Amino acid sequence: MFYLPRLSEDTSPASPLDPVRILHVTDTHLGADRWFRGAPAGWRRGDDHLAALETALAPAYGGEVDLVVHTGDLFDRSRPSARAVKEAVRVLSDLGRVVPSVIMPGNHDRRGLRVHLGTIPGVEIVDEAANVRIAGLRLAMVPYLATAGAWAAAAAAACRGGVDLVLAHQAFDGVRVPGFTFRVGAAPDTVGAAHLPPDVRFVLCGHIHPRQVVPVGDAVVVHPGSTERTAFSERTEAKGTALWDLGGAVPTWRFVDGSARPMHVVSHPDTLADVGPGHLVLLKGAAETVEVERAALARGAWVSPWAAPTAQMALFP
Ligand SMILES: [Mn+2]
Repeated sequence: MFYLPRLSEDTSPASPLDPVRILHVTDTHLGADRWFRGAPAGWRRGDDHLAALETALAPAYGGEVDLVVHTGDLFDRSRPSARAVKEAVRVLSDLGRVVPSVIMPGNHDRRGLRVHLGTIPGVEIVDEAANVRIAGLRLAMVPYLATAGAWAAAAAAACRGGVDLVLAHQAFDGVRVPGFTFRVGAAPDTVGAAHLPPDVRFVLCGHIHPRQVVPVGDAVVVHPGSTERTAFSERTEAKGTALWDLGGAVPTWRFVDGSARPMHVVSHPDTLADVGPGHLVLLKGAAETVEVERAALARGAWVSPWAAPTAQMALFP
């Protein structure tokens, strides 16, 4: 089931056309341990990212997929905490026991993943661009690269011999984040149709946190987005994964909502009505007062630290 034409150098017999269902997870940002005032002692924001990953993997444990792919930013930082590494190894080890899985680094994982994860049975860790054969498929896995030219060369090499799908962690031409559209040439790492190997039709992509689908040349680039909100700017975005079905004449996918903690940016003292217990709150402008913070905490919300030394002294004398 090659969606790219098999090149003559590939002499392997055609594999049976078994349906393949893929769970695409990306940008889990484990260990993003920002803290919030009012949260329970010992709680870290990273706990939400871990919970979101575990929710995201439910279809794998439910026997609904044949392959799990993670397209990068497993960790929030290139030097993740020992706790984040331990949690990742536990989750991936459990996953590898139930379904074949592949994972590659994003720009946040710039030291690679093998250095942190070691070897995990059932989980193929791909730190460099490669053509990977798994679950009856050929995948071109192309981790994040800092320039479009390097990406094009790595993608061409990874696609050699034919592939079914390309896995990327890169900004593609036309992709949007709030207030910004990526365009080739504006940043050195943005790639476009000219950087894709010919005949690529489907790219499973990480890096971009708002879920979206973008046509690039003859390809469709599908972004499930991050599994949790990594910043207040993502507060209105749905979060989750993508489920692919390669059993039909052409591959299809659908987005699946996961778990994400509600977030609010409060910029007026009178706009706390939607704020509830366990919600994350950022106070801005006229709302950056001790009184508004106390009101938010009284509603059970957890408040982001803010730059008002007198307020912090009032709360923590
Ligand atoms: Mn990311």
